[in-house]
Amino acid sequence: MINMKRSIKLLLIVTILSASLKAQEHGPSFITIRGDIKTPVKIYDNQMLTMDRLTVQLTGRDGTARNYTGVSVSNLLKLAKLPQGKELRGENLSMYVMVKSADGYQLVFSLPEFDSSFHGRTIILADRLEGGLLPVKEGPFRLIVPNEKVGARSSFQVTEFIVRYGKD
Ligand SMILES: Nc1nc2c(c(=O)[nH]1)N[C@H]1C(S)=C(S)[C@@H](COP(=O)(O)O)O[C@H]1N2
Ligand SMILES: [Mo]
Repeated sequence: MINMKRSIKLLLIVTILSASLKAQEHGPSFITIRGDIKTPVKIYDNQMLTMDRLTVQLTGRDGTARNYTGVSVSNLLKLAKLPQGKELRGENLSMYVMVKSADGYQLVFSLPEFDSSFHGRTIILADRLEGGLLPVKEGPFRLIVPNEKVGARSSFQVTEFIVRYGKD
């Protein structure tokens, strides 16, 4: 009888523990690059760890500067064979990238905004905050747009980059 009680207690503890662990899990750990492109790709979290890593600072709404680490969006777009550097001319200059997030937030960037030959600052897709995983509310991937006066374009929970040609 005592054993029975004990195992029920144990079961309860295990159930509660695993439920609280689950609550901290992120969604699927990959991002998709798709749209009007020949080479759509899916990039997983572990692949991002093998790419060139950058750390940039973002000042939050609370005024605190935090270090976010990840890979440059331009290196991610390279995997989808998007035009870069000198190829960014002619009709390629009318390309835009819609960044979509799990909560429905969406933003548009023109392709050159991600390109270091056009822009002095580097936009990254971060998978680490101060060396740890991102908080669930922000992760697994957050766009970090450094050197802006507001944080509105540093989108939480990014799931997709959708590339299109702007049309009149
Ligand atoms: N997906 C998503 N990202 C988002 C938002 C949002 O509502 N959804 N809010 C933005 C706004 S308006 C701001 S000011 C910053 C806040 O980031 P912080 O919590 O690091 O200060 O997140 C931005 N990223
Ligand atoms: Mo904001």
